[in-house]
This record gives sequence, C-alpha cells and structure tokens, in this order.
Amino acid sequence: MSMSNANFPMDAEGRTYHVGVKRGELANRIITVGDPARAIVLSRTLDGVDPSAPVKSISANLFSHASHRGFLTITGRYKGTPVSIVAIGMGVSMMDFFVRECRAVVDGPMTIIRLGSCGSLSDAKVGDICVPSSSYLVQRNYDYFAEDSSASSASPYILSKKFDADPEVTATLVKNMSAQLGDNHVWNGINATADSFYSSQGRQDENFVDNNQELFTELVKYEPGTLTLEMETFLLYHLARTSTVAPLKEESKVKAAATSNKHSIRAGACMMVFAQRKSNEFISKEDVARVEPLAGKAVFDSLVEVSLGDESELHATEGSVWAL
Ligand code: R1P
Repeated sequence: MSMSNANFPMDAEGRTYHVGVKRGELANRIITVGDPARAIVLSRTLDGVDPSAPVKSISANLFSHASHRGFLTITGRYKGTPVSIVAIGMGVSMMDFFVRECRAVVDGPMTIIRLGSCGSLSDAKVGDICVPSSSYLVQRNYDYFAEDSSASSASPYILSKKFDADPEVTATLVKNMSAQLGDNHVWNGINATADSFYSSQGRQDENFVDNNQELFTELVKYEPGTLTLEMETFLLYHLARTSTVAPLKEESKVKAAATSNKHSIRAGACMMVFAQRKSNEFISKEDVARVEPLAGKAVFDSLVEVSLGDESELHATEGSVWAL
C-alpha cells in the first residue's frame, strides 16, 4: 500500500490510511458502533435486505469495506436516505481516526450518532438506554504514579470540562428510543468517557496500583448528573464542537464559509447499559439481541429525521455506492 501526503496519508485510490474509505463510500449520515458484529446486526435494518438471509453476513445489496486496521464500513439506504454504519473498535483514539478520516471524504454537513454500550453509575438498569446531552473525559494522571512523585498531591485522575451533543439530535434520539423501548427504559443525562476500561472506570485490579477506590464518588461529586461511563462519546462531541464549516464543493464558497463559526458535524450518542456498576450486574446475551435492533432502528429514524439543511449540498449520489 503506497501512501502520499504525510500530513493526511491517502493511497492512490484516495482511501484514507486507517478507516480505508474513499469519496462516495460514506454517506453524510453515519451511525458508529464499537463492535463489528453490532454493525452487521444493524445493517439488517437497511433497505432491500432479505430478512431470511444469514444473520452474520452482510447483504450483497449493501456496500461494505473492512480496513486493514479493523474498521468496518457498511453503506446503504434507510427509508430511501443514504446512511453508513462504521464499526471503529474501542477508545478515543479510534474515534479520532474515524471522525477525521470520514470527514475528509464526505462533501457537506454530517450527522454522526454513536450507538454503544456503557456501564451505569446511576439507577439505569442493564438493557436500558442512556442518551447523553454532554460528556466529560476521565484521564489517568500518569505523572501521579511516577517514581519521582512530586505530583503526588495531585489527583490520580483528571476530569475535563463537558462538551455538548447537538440538542436536536439528543431530543430526537430520546423520543425515538422511547417509542422503541418505552419511556421508563430511556435516560438522559451526562456521560463520562474514560481513557481505559479498567483503572479510569474504577475497576479494582490488585495487579496494579490504580488509586481509584474513590473514583465513582469523585465523578458524581464533580457532575451530579453523571449516568454512565464508556470510552468514546467525549471525543465525538469534542470533535463535532471543534469541526469547522462544512467542506463545500466550490473553492469560493469554502473561503466565504471559513469566516463563519458554524460546525460541519452534528453529533449525538446513545448507549445500551451492559454493566450496572452499583449492583455489579452484566447484561445477558438475550437482552443484547432484543435491545440492539430496536435501538438501531431508533438511531436510523433519528438520522433521517434531523435535517442537514439543503440536501443539494450533501455528497453527490452520482458515482457513489448508494446510487440506485
Ligand atoms: C468496552 O467493553 C467497550 O464497550 C463500550 C466502551 O465504550 C468500549 O468501547 O462501547 P462499545 O460497545 O461501543 O464498544
């Protein structure tokens, strides 16, 4: 694989270095998940998929691309509208690769919604859905653990400021999730994204010094509305907030738009509660199989419902994988 441009590597076909997508393979509306198996389950909701087809395979009428770095992209249409599903793996680094590389190959504004799993620090039960209006980041303070412990008076974990989801995307997700799962199974509040699954989420591991026994108490004191812990949403909201104007097709428009303060990405997220951290319960396989497709449908409905403005500014159908 030969790449050009060390600043933003792409191959001769125009495929990005890690996600491996090129122009015309990604729609302006994207659902992102961690697990590739979840992406395949969700793809069964797209137009033209035969419900009797094998559950674990991607329908032949959909575009799909698996990258050498483990990203899986599936593109088709939902109720006639082009949509993509991208499985990214785990953690904020993977979210960064995904958002930046996808943004680079799509014309016009985008809506990106994460459908993930999470741990609940609140009364949300396993199988419930949490839709965070905002998220902050929990980072292990590496200096705190250094031999030269001059930083030992500092906290072992650093908590960032909150970044917000798009309010309309959030409200639409809450409404559509409630329609699928019932009001009493849908929660709206604050999410904490951790930079690890173990220490920064307060899991106890006697093989390492983590100083995280008080972490849950600190999180709830810092933000009393903290409902959930997971590993990606903060970066999605952060990148949406720092995204610049929608890349436009004409150079002159790009220059004019560069002076405005609009963001090109509208972001939202929803997570299925897999782990109840207060009661120490974990979701069953049967509950995942029940909730995942319903939550997926609510996300697709939301992607299609939230306006991206003038549809003629979106990525052209001609030459795309969703051209009919
Ligand atoms: C950890 O098991 C993973 O599950 C959660 C966390 O954020 C982390 O990525 O989300 P996903 O189910 O979307 O991967």
